[in-house]
Amino acid sequence: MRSRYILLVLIFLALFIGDSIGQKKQLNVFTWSGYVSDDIRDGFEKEFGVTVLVDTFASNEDLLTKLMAGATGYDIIMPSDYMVSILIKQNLLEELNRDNIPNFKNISPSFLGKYFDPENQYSIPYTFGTAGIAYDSAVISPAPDSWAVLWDEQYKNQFSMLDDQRETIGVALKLLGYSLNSTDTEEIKAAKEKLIEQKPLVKQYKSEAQELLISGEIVMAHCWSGDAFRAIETRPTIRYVIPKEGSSQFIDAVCIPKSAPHKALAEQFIDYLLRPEVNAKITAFTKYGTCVPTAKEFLPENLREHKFIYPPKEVLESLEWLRDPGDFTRHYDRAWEEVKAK
Ligand code: SPD
Repeated sequence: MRSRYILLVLIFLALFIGDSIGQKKQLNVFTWSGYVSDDIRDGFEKEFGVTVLVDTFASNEDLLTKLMAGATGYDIIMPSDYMVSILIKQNLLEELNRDNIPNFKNISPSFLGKYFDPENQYSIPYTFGTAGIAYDSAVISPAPDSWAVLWDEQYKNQFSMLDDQRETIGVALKLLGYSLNSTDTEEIKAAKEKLIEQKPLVKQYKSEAQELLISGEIVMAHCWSGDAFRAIETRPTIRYVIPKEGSSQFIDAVCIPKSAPHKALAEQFIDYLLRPEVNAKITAFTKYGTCVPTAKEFLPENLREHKFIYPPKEVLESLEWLRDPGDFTRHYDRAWEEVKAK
């Protein structure tokens, strides 16, 4: 009994000493690729004397699968809107203590109180954007205005689709005139068949298409606005369009999983992200919108009101938020599995 007690004390001391003098504390971030820049990471590491490790996922469903499978090492995760609702329902998120996040006040009210977390108990907004089509205007002219271009045989093997079940099934649903959030089995079946018909034309299902666009390996991509915007920096002939049938808009959020090993540090990181000068770096790097209005002072002119980030009113009206379809999710899962398996 005595030796067990001594062993426990030794383990406690090893952990305590390790954390306080030996190794630096480590903040583990699980996010989309191209979402946390080196200067944001380095700035936090330097100021707080910690190490920040960034791991990436390609879709909200990948993130969910990892968390449901028991991944416990993450302190910060960045799910999108509808996935925040799912994670709350699954009891996988830690409630945020606002006393530890004084910069919460910097967030514009227009990004708070959304359907997926009405009181922002579990999430703060990181960025916002849309899904659309990026295309090389030097090759494709006139500009496409419909999702139908992604079914055009002449672009066989020259475009990619997002490797994201809700977004990509969403494209087929929109093209067929349905809602992104359909809970009608016939509509999901029709969307699945449309994607199976398209599959021989698709070069790749990929959630980070900008490298392929930049290298010229593809001339068109179903992608997110910021990724298209980033591709333009290196290949200026790239354009981005939201098709006339409408598309998705999103808010990607910052949350702390229930299982986070370093909750206090995670809240310090969230507060750091909400400093205007740091938040501006998020937009400067990702090319998605900032939810902190005072961050705009730190942004170059072209990123303050760019139409890729702030679509005109008529386009905004054609956008839908993805929502949690509850138990109906299994129909989306099955349809996507069948498309990928073909
Ligand atoms: N490369 C970063 C991409 C982030 C995209 N957010 C995804 C929204 C999904 N609905």
